[in-house]
Amino acid sequence: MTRPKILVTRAIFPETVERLARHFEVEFNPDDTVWAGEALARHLQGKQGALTTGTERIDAALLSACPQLKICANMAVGYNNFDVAAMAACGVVGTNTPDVLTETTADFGFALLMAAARRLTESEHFLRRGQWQKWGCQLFAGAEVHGSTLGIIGMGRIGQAIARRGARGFGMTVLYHNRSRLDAAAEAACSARYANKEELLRSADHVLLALPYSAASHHAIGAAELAQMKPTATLTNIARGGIVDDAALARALRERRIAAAALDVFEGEPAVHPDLLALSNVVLTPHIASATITTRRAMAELAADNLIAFFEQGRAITPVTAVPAPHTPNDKETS
Ligand code: 8YV
Repeated sequence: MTRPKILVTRAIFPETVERLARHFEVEFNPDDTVWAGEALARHLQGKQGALTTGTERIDAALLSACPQLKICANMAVGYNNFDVAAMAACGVVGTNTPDVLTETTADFGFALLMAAARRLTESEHFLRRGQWQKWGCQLFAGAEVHGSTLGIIGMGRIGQAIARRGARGFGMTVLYHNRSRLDAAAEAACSARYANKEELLRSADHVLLALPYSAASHHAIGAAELAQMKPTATLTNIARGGIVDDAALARALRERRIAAAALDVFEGEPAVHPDLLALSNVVLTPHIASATITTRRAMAELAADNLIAFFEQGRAITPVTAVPAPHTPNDKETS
């Protein structure tokens, strides 16, 4: 029987590629080149499946150039790199990697929040520059974390995991805002109270973003929202670039309209707004919130599981697109 052909778009774990190679004819990308547009379409020629990451845009133009494609298994919980409507229209299944990264990403969200509040990177850079001459009463004095008010925008799995950390670990009052309110049991489980966006922005000492990117969440935090925050507050973004208006944030940080920020994601990443790079009161990390070896392995394996289940059992495990009629294993998977 002809084995389906798949593309692994980025360099992942060799073990996962070897496992995939026991099921499929695999083309992979050991050089870890980022393929986009025509280059991606060229590598996808003749492939029925792809293990993608957030760096590959799967849109109508790409799909029309790759008519054999049936499934894109994203190694990410977020899937704003998928044009879900175009994929559904072409009958291409998209999958993501929920759950396996929740706690790790929440840990990192908290690390960033604390780094911003306690001025961790700013003070370290000061020390490394040889500027530390003496102890100072207010030297890098930051904002309290324990007992403060945490405002979480986006209360999915990751938002809830952060709420649990804040409430149980740090005795924080936790407010959240979300498209839909959680049920009472879920609110109680993470000791969080629903608030409208304005109330949250006005009352939180630390605002943390954990919502998916979409047209509706584009610039959900811009100049107007930043103006509602306390001047002592911090903002942490572990969600997606584009949710924050980075230029407006840089202005607010420069003018000390908020105290500090921590960003793992950026508009147009890997480019970072030059105004942010010039500021000391913002912690900047290169999209690594899920980056522990254990979690990245689990993400790669779940993406691989999705491909194997789709081609061998006819149904993906964690689809994010409308699920088409069950796929008949190995139908039309000829070269
Ligand atoms: C990924 C992420 O590492 O899962 C997500 O949505 O943002 C990260 O965990 C990144 O998207 C690479 O695919």
